[in-house]
This record gives sequence, structure tokens and C-alpha cells, in this order.
Amino acid sequence: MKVNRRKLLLGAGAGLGAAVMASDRRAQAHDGAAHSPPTRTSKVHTPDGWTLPYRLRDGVKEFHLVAEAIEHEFAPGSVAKCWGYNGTTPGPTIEAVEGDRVRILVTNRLGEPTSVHWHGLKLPSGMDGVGGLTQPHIPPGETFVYEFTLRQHGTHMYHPHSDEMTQMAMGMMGLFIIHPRDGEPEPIDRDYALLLHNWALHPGTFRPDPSIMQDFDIWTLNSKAFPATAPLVARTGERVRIRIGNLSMWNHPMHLHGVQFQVTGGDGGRWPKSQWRSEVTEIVGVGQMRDFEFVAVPGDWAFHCHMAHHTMGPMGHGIPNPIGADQSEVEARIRGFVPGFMAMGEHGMSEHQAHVDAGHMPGPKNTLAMMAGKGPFGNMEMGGMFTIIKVRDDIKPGDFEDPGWYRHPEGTVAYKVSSDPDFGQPIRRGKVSRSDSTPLLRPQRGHHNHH
Ligand SMILES: [Cu+2]
Repeated sequence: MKVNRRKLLLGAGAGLGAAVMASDRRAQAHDGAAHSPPTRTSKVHTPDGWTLPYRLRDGVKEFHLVAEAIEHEFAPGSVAKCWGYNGTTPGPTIEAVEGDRVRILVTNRLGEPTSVHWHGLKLPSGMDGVGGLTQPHIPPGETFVYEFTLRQHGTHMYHPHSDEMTQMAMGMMGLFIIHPRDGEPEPIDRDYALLLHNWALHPGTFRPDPSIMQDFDIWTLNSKAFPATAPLVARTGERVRIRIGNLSMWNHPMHLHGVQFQVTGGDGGRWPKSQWRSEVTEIVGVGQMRDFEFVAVPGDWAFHCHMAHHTMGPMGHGIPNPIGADQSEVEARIRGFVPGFMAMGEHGMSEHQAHVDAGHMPGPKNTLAMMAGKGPFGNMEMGGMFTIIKVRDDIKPGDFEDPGWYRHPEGTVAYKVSSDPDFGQPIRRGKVSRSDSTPLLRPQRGHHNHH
């Protein structure tokens, strides 16, 4: 029976059969019985996420997505009411194999209509999920069925095409990964998938603001902000792939330390080997996908967006640039009416974290520190779209547990040779500004600093 159905579907002259089957499928979609037990094909590891199990019904892989409101934690201290699929943002990763026929039920448990667009997939126009254009929007409470055959492989995505701005801003998105039928050109030992996103969760509020166009303040990998992002673990010598999709509203130059990776695929699926190229930073544009591959070398390697504001937690916008400004007088005056006020930023922003750590700055409720992340050598002063690739010699296959901090071989860590700012005979050109320099180099001055 399975064979017949498949033949009907794939056969050329299946007109009548297809019509009969269409009604058959509708009936099946409505009856919850006669399922095979859920199966999980998970070759890809979605850090901080998961792969959606499917049920095999008459040779079709059947997935069920539920669009719904959820509670989500970006990192400890920052919780929000978001929208997602099956309880999470991003929604679960859908994995299947080239040639599979998939049926995806979508139940709408939101308060407004939705639809799902299968971003990058080749499919019949009526399965493309554009509400109003290719199908009616799915009203609240209803379940629609999408069904198509996968005729490609690579890294793809899914997201709503109904009130898209709001629903994506609230977290509705997921990865759709199709494995090649005939294997990989280079065998992959660790296959990771990350979805880039941005959020406008104003400090002290609990719902992302969908009206924001540029002033996003939380930048995430799989909806987690560093230091809450899971590390990507690998064993020395393993071939690692990181698939990256971008459903945020900014382009992200993703930068990997320690190795040159090869870009092996993009929006159009996997690229022929002759088109692979070595990079250390690759822009993943809005709505794009890229596949990075490299052979793991031991260490703790930063992997992050290179837009410096995207590796930050929420910060106050529109503040004057304090770098180089002596704020001691102003600070004393403001303290007169705001006890505990602390001016900062004179020497750069890194003192910010030190103040937060010292308890000087409790900050507003429900937000993240602007710069966070503790490393074995102190504060990392990073947040947002940042994680760590942790490569060790003794990681077992299939082990994704955080192995802790890297133990550097002796003599391989940068070290101190002097505490004197005037140390050595550095070669300089131009004029050195004393006002922004380390305080030890400054002319001594009292509390009242008149010009
Ligand atoms: Cu970025």
C-alpha cells in the first residue's frame, strides 16, 4: 500500500489518483489516530533548540507545528512573552532527506491569523505559505496542512507570512534542514545549526516591541544571548559544519576565531566544491543562509557577529559619548540629589561591567547586563550574538556537554612583562593624547580642575 501511494505521488499520469488521495489526506489530517510512533531523525544539533520528531504515515513524514504564545528566557534575568512554535523560539528544527514527501500540520493557537512560509524550498505555489496570496490565512484555532516532496538539500528556514513583522519580531521562526540523499562531499562529524535574530525588549518590559526598525537591543543565536548561548563542542580533528540562517533585521558578519572556515553552501543549497572559499568572516544577510565548515583545532575559540553592538546586551541609547570626559565634578553634583550616582565611561566602557559586579548598578528589572560573560581570566565584556567553539582532544562522538574552560599548554598564553606604562621603546608617529591615556601617565591634579 505504501508503495502504491508513493508511486501514485511520483508517477506522471496520476491525475485521478491524486484527486482521490487529496481527499484521503484531508480526512487523515483530521483524524488523530493510526499514527506510527514519533520518530526523530536528528543529524543536526540545534544548540539551545531541538529537532521536531515526525510520524511516518503511509510513507509520508508528518510533522505538526503549533504556533503559540510562550515564555522565553534570553538569558538569566531576561524573560519575555514571545511567540514561537511547539513551546519554543526558535521553533523546532525540521530535518528530512532529499526525496522525502513531508506533510506539515500547522495549528494556530495565536490570537490572530498566521501562515507558514517554507523559506528556500522548491514547492508548488499553493504550498508557499503566503497568506492572502497562495492560501487563506490560518484563523486562530484552525489547523492547515502543507504537503510537498523535497527536491533539494541544504539549510533552509520557516517563518510566518501573515502579519510577518509582528510575528517574526515576537520570535516565530525555525530551521528546515534537508539532508542529501547521496551523502556529503566531505563527511561531517558535527553538524550545528544557528538562527540569528534580534529583539526589541526594552529594559523593564516583558514583550518584544514589533514596531522597532533599527533600535534592537537583544541579539541572539537560537534566541539566546551570551553568556546563555550553548558552546559548540567538538573533538580535535573533527569536521564541523555550522549552518547559519538570518531572520533578524540586520546583516551579520559572522566571525570565527582560530581557523579559516570554508563557506560550502548558501541560499541555493550546498555549493559544488569548486565554489567553496576560505573566510574568517562571512556576512549572513537578512533572509540568507550560509554553511561554514572547518576542521577543529584545540582551544576555546570565540564565534560571534563582528558588529560590535550585536555582541552587547541592552544599552541606553542617545547617551552622550563619555570617552575622555572627566566627569568627577558632575558626578559629585548629581550625587547631591541622586545618591549613589556614578558617572562612567571616561576610559571606555569596560568599567561598566566592573561597576555592575560591584553592585553599584542594580539596573532596571528584566534586562541583561550590557556586557557580560565570565571567562577563566575575567570578564569577557561580550553579550548577544556570541558563543564559544570548545575543541578538545577527548570529546566523545555525540557528546555536546560543555567541557569547561580550555587548559592551555604551558607557555601558550599571553602574559605580563611590565606594569610601567612607559615600558620599552615603542616606535610611534603622530601626537599622543594625554587626556585619554592611562591615569598613571596624567599630570597630577586635585578634585577641582579649573582650566
Ligand atoms: Cu550582527
